[in-house]
Amino acid sequence: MTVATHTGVAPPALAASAAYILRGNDIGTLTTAAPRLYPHLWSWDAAFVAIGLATVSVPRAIAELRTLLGAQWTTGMLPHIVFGPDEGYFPGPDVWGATTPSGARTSGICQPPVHAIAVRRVLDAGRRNGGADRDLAERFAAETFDRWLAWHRWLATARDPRGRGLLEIYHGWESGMDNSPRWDAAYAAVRPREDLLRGRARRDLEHVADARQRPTDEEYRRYLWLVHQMKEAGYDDDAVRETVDFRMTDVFMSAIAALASDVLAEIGDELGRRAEATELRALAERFRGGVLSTVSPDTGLARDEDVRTGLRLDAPTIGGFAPLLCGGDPRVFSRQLALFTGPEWCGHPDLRYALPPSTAPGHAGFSSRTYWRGPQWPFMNWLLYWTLHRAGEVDLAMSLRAEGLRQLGDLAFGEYYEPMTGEALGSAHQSWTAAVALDWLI
Ligand code: 9YW
Repeated sequence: MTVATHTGVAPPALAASAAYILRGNDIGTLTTAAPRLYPHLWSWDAAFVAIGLATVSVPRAIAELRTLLGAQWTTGMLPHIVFGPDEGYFPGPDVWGATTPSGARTSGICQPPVHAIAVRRVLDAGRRNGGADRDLAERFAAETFDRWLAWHRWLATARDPRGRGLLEIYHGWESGMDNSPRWDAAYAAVRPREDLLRGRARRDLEHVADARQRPTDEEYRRYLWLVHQMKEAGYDDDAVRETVDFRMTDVFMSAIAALASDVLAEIGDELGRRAEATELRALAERFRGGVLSTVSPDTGLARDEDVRTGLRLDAPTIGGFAPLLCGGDPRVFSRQLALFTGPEWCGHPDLRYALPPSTAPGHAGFSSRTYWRGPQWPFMNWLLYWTLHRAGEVDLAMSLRAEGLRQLGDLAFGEYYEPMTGEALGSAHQSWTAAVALDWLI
């Protein structure tokens, strides 16, 4: 396999470094999302980590997913953080105050449901390897199918109470795109109690070279206020929905739910779970319909909605490309492909690598070094690569892979990258970055 990286690193050296990073971040039952900045398991990170681990150890990939499942709430929700023993992250378990009956210390919110893709990849890797790996992977899929199904059912009821095919989120963290311009208007209306951060130190700024790469204190105050409100509501789904100051539909998460429901339905077929596969396909259809209903005829991008005001939001972010993940309308899809590869996005002349920035460079909210307001995220490149490949857009998928690998040739395994210079930003040795490199190479 010959993919030249920008520093000329040979693929075997890149793959070996990626495996080394994942090994270094492994604390036994979980792989920390990053060594210092994120010393715990994050839900959607764990799925990508399992995808990477499956290329080197099917049993270890399964262990990662089992740790996440071990923290599943009785409602079916998979929490966005499963805390390990480290005390170095804020807000930690004491702030969330959520322990499952099984004794897992977790956060009280969720993240996008990409997990069925990880189960698929683990199953495929096990079958490719054969022998004990095949048995283990097949047993794992059969044993845990109902748990993933419960997760999808919870999303479909608790987070889409009116059956619109659009998942609601109650915190920007749930989108996985914390400070994206997608959420600016909604956060502007959140009025936190002034004393909230007093005596409670953020720890994230200790681990990045430049505070401008992270959300601001003002943003953090709002994040914490929402946590406070949800905790006050006892994390009861109905109570949270009615009381929290942030209530948005998330098109990108809804598109992931459509995609993952289809993937889980395929696994259900293989396991002979016909009724459940039919139910999941209906869910996929519902979410696909929901996402497509939000597409702006003017911009061609899908839009989030503030449920409390009914306003649709037009921020040109990566979230707007939700239809690329879920498909469903060939005209919308081809318009999105043209936009995605065109000069406002991956084809922007100033980009170091032809990969999607998290916010369109021409937009007022764009900031090339700040988290979800501009930088490129390697796991996102992988998700789009995998989905587009599955949808038959092989050339574009392979170009995302090639560019994505060139970007990772600095061996920094950055959390995110400055799109114009290619500089690695945020945390170094980020697990899901290493994981996608492994999947691309092995
Ligand atoms: C935080 C772990 C997580 C990701 C999110 C990303 C960031 C956590 O890191 O949020 O503390 O702000 O936005 O998508 O899961 O990698």
